[in-house]
Amino acid sequence: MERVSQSKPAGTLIHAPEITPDELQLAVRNHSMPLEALRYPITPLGLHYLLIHFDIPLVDAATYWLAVAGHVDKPLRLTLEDLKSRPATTLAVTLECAGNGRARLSPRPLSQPWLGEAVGTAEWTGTRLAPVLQEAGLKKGALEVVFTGLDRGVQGGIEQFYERSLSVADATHDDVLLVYAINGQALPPQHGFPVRLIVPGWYGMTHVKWLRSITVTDRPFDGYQQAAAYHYRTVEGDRGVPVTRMLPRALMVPPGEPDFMSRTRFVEPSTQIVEGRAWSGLAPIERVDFSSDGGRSWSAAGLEEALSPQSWRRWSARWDATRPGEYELCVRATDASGNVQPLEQSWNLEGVQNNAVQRVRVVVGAPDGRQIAADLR
Ligand SMILES: Nc1nc2c(c(=O)[nH]1)N[C@H]1C(S)=C(S)[C@@H](COP(=O)(O)O)O[C@H]1N2
Ligand SMILES: [Mo]
Repeated sequence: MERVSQSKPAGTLIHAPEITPDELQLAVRNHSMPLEALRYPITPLGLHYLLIHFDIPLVDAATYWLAVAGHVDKPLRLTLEDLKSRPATTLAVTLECAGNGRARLSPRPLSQPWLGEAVGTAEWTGTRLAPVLQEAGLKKGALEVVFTGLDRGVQGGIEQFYERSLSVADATHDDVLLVYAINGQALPPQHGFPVRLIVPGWYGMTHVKWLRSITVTDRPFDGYQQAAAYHYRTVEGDRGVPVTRMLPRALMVPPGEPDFMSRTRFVEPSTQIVEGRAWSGLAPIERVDFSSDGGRSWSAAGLEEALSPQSWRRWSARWDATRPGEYELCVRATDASGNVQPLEQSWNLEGVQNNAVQRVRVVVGAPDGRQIAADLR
């Protein structure tokens, strides 16, 4: 049973502002990265965001093997030990879900309701994919490489393994890894144990977890997660544009202390150093601008070197928060190709690629506000 019932288009809209129980269920299964974790260049393991479409599969490493097959001369079966005995590479890579920012859209596409924190940077260790494919030997006419996970479920009315493809050119890029460790530890179940794909610069859906097979094809792959989902489209029935690399985004660690419910921040009148991280999968981050007046005026933030070309850069800005009042802090990234974050939400049917600037409400020196916050506790 590969295809069941009719295929529904990805991203069914809901108009009610209230979050639905289905969305809430997704939100509690899949967590984002608390913004204060932007302080770490490498996100501590449990703080990295998570996105799992179906169930986390249970895998026995002792009997596990990865199949490399399809349009190749010599199909391979690679055990975890085989993969670990190949030359190892460790890369710091920033991952972000393509749906990050979805829940800011109105009407809201019904899916994982990310606000803006579906990101993390980890040190991934594994072996390069290109030599594995070379060993298998791509036959003439090889067009795409399909990566299939062990996890199975139904989406859009179609029963499927989670699977995505890359062109041969993208799959054989030097940076693409088959990884078995994160931050120096074996992959935990939720991040793809025992082996996952890492494709630096691309949105999260590309980094297939729990790999069961790698299949070289001589025709375009038309699986659900490739052909139906992950397209930027604003009109139902439109083919749309496939989602590929991460658009630029900067995030800040909200300064001061938060109100429990609203997350409004409270800051003593003082000069603040506001900090965060910025990334883009299209080109290196070149510039980050900071605003304390809701985006009316901007000034350039300071930028630090990234740990690796595949990971985010730290930025910081001085904010003169000496005058009591209410402020809206914003931050905006620009990459070397001139891609810049929009000020407005980028509405589309699936709620992908919404990289509108972050806005953080801060109250400077307001005892009233603080009293209200205290009363709420
Ligand atoms: N097999 C499989 N791989 C998957 C997914 C999945 O559901 N199944 N989710 C994808 C999506 S949409 C994202 S954003 C990333 C999240 O990776 P993480 O949970 O390790 O942060 O994994 C991707 N790889
Ligand atoms: Mo995602």
